[in-house]
Amino acid sequence: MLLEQDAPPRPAETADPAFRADVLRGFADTRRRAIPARWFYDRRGSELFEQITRLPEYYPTRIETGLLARYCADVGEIAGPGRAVIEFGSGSSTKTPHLLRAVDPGAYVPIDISGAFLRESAAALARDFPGLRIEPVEADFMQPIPLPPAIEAMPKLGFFPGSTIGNMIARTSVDLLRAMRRSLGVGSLLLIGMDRVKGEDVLVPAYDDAQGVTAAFNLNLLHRINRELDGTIPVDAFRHLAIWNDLYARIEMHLEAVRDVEFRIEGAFFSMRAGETVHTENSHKYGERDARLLLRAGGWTPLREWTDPDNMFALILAGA
Ligand code: AVI
Repeated sequence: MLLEQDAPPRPAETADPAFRADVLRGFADTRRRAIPARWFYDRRGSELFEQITRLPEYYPTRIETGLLARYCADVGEIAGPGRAVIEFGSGSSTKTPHLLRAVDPGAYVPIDISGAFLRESAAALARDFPGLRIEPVEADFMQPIPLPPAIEAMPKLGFFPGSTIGNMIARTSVDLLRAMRRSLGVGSLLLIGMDRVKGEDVLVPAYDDAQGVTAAFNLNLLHRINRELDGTIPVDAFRHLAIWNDLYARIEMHLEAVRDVEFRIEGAFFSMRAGETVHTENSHKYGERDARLLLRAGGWTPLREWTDPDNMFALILAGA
């Protein structure tokens, strides 16, 4: 899942103003330093995320792909032919062929914030599905999305895989589900992937792997700040932390200062003491009933769900 990528390293004066604002605000709030996880996904961050999805410890991609390969035929039976498949945050669209093969879609609408990436993956799918109408939409799916008029007229099947919903706090995920319902309309379906709550012995290694790829992914945020915002952060003074927060049912990723540090970002001065952290990601996990409750709060009625024998990950089909 790629929220933002393909941005070449750019000099500070052309840096994304939203990135600058989030980083400066994030470091300035000394009681609760935090930077939104969407900024992980520059080119290097996206490459590292792709590597994460292939790690032995990172089970979600492997299990979800297996569920899609096995159960998309059931989705196709329930959905019937001719629906427009709308994929939210399509990224590299690697899971999409399973669904497209099974549902006999009227059209495929991948939505992603990265135009370059969207065009590349749409072109690859067009080769594999000749004759399928593909209408990429370059947009931030967190905002209301106007769909092409011809698509508006079709019955729709939303597709939101990868447990991306887990990266949002509850209020934001409910807002997003409601916005999806508004965009897709009454009578539409939504196929969503959600990661289940499970033991820390499985969860923590999934976010703190032996090869250190997730650590590199987390630390790349500091490299990105140095590259794009004229930062002087000594990256070797930070270490990756992955913690299970049971109260919030989520894995949290933080960057912890291992010694006292001082640095500048675009001229602004910051200091951190050894042991202080900046919070970089939440990955919420959902029990069976939590997942259904979240969907209902977002205006969707759960219809069917499929899971693996160990109940690690769930694919849920819901209706509006
Ligand atoms: C994109 N997202 C669903 C991943 C997750 O599992 O929360 C991001 C990730 N962060 C560390 N590893 C994977």
